Amino acid sequence: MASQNEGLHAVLSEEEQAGQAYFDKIIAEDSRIEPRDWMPESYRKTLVRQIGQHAHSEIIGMQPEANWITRAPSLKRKAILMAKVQDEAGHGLYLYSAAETLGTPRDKMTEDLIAGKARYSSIFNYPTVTWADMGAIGWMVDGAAICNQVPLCRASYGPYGRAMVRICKEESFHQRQGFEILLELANGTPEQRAMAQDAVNRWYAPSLMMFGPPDEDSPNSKQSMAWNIKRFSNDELRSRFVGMLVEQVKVLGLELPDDQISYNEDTKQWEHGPLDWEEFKDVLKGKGPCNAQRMERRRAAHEDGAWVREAAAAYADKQAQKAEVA
Ligand code: FAQ
Repeated sequence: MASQNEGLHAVLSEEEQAGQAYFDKIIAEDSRIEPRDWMPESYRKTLVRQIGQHAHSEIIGMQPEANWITRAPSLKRKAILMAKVQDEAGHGLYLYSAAETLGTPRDKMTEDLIAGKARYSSIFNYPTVTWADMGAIGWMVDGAAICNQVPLCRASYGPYGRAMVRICKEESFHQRQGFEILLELANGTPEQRAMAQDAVNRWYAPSLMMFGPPDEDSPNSKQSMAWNIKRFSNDELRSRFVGMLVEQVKVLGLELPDDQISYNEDTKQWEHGPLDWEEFKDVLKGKGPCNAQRMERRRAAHEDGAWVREAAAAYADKQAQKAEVA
């Protein structure tokens, strides 16, 4: 097969050429690249970018839901929501660990996030204004995350794919709990039903945008697919997600705020109404409804947590000294 980095061979040393040949073979076989294997710098960079953004999304994504922990309508709902938010922290940690195997320390990724140099998912810049938003996030946001992330379990980089397996299992539970919140509200009083419908109306378009820009505006997709990192394009996954929502919304007895959804028999794709990509670009530029607040909270949490990091580092040093003496 043609090299995944055609044209670069001329400037590679002999050792690097052997590495490149091994890398190409692994990708062609659809096998896995592991941390100690040679890999092109651009492959490493793409992975750090995507895994880092994903990790930041999990960590920032704790905020909109944490907003409702103290106001959950029952002890049971509070316990479930707390567990979910803790799971998101865990996902962030698995992902930072996966990115660290590529040589970028978590501290550096965190610094980039705090400095506003790193991205996190657009979806977490929208406000959670009612309890029904906890249902809509679980059903739609975790639902979109599952659609996007199940194929990532087969990503060519071993530590990323393996982290995704565990994350997807937990996301499935998250999606079910969100669906169940909406189902209960949809079958409740007229006010509760209206609140559920309103949440679905507000989260629908932002959750479709989670899959990234349309394929023609997605600069990274083609190469990421050639490297078997991404398995499907942004639009393919978005279409799949719409198909999933169409069926499940019937069980909820609610409606999707899009009267242009249809199944295209020729392309075998679900189609949807237009999305406001200008809004998406604004959110990415930091001009979404909650960007400033999310970043401010993240910075404050990082500063407040300095003593924990110091204590953990001091403890680790002590343990290392003890181990040396023994
Ligand atoms: N938001 O060329 P593409 C979750 C950026 S986890 C912000 O298509 P790519 C769990 C993109 O980075 C949610 N930025 O890029 C949870 C790129 O910018 P760059 C996160 C976006 O990488 C639930 C530029 O636009 N999931 O929800 C977005 O091939 C509930 C051009 O785009 C992941 O991160 C966006 N939506 O495809 C937690 C999954 N879309 O870097 C708490 C892994 C695109 O060139 C509560 N990531 N951009 O400056 C991926 O699958 C991919 O990175 C995509 C983007 C599909 C997100």
